[in-house]
Amino acid sequence: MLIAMMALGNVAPAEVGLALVPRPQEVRVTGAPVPLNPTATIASDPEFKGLERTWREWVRPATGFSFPPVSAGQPATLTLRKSSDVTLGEEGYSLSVTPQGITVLAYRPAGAFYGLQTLRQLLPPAIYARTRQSVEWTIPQVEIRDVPRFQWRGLMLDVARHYQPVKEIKRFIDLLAMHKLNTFHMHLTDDQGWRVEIKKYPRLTEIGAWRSETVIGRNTGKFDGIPHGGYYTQDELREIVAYAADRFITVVPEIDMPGHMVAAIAAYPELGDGKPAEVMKEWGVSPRVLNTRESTVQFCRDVLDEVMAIFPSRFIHIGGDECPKDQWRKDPEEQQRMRERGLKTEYELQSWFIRQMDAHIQSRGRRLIGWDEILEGGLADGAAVMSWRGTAGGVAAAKLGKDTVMSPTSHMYLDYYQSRNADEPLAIGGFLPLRGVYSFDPMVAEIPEDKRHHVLGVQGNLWTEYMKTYAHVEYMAYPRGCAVAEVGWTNQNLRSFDDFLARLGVHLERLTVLGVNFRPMSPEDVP
Ligand code: TNX
Repeated sequence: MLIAMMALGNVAPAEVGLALVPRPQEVRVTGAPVPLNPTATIASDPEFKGLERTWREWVRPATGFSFPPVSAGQPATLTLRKSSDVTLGEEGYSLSVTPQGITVLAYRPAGAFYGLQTLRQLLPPAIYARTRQSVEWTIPQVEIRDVPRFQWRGLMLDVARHYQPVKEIKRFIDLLAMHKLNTFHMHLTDDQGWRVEIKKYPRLTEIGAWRSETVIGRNTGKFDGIPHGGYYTQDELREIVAYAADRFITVVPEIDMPGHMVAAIAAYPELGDGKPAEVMKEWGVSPRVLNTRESTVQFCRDVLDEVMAIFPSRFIHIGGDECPKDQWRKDPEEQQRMRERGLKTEYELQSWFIRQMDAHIQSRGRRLIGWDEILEGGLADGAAVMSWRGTAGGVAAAKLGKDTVMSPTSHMYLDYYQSRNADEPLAIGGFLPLRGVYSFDPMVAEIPEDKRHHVLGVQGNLWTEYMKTYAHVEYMAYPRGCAVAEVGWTNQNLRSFDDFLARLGVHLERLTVLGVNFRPMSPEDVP
């Protein structure tokens, strides 16, 4: 049925009543809903055993059902079974709900986890409550087969402009997991704050993690007089990494260089132009950047070594964005180094710098990713490109045979205004309503057929200049994050904004139960 309607060139409406977000690739409703009883049990193949606890933690508070395990071979209400179907891949699953029982089939644990996330969404929204609810727990009878479209489905949170406590970071991660997002990009350093403990360079956090005050509004020249700061110890970051890994989320750390480094330069002035600096209190791009002395390059390698020891992720983000070249242009020492290295332009110097990081990161068995400026002056060998200034950088990378993640300001900047209402809280600018996010297809037409596999996926970015609190982060992140999730997960031929909106109505009830401070829908969002 679904297939037939697609052949007509329409997007068949999803089962709106199910309101699954992101929309699974194949859903069939096969009968009337079945009740879930207090006597429900769980069984799983050895590889998925750890997920039994996850499931209990999710459903026990609201239902009071304890889902005891059954002994091997006995039938259970909910069974997590290892599939031999490799086409399910790392993250795919199938889910079958019948009066005889519920079965999640997956090839790998992440797939089983997503099967359970879908099952949780099939229960009434009250399932997300943390206290006992008197609700009739029923589950629609369905057959679902679901495999994500892209392998990189991410949100970036800038914890440099405004620090967020570990507890809030964990909540942020839980919301990613609920939406089957698998990548949490942590923007850990910037001009206004250094947020990662580096044992070899203690001043980075002693000095760099704190600013004396913050500009009021959009660089008004007036300051709030309130010190701001904070940082994550290496132990805390390991805790965050483990928490995310339990939810099948990779934390990609970013150390932004050679620009956006004023906090580090404030701590160690020898890294910059040598003059004293303060951690920045205003927003925008500073002309003060790292110098490219060998000792500074070594500093960056040392920092990345400690970072790589904390974060097991395959990709390490080195920023690379918005590095003004004036400081290098005017400094005779820098010009001398350029000549010695056989470089003609400051763009080549930036490229040289990134190549040093690329070689180092590759020598540790990892891969470098950076913002699309790293294409300028020549892209390093092992580099992948995060395309933010539109999609052109991503297209260029793919054409060069390099991997890319699409994150253009036009569709993925969740720091932009989400409505034109005058009462919208101050934001950086721009205008990116829910519909705009949803309309993005990361597989842009300019990418040749044989290079398409280089598009790893998609990412929404939360730059936090104007988000002082975690509640404000959630306000900017949702519901647009739901749209990012569906852009990353659901095949293009199954996506329509109207259908998404219809499901979102119920989905927002789930977020309400969870206490998420999402932006409520307003009439202008609805066509
Ligand atoms: C540009 S996107 C930046 C950030 C700002 C952001 C605000 C990027 C790689 N750099 O430093 O926070 O714009 O939208």
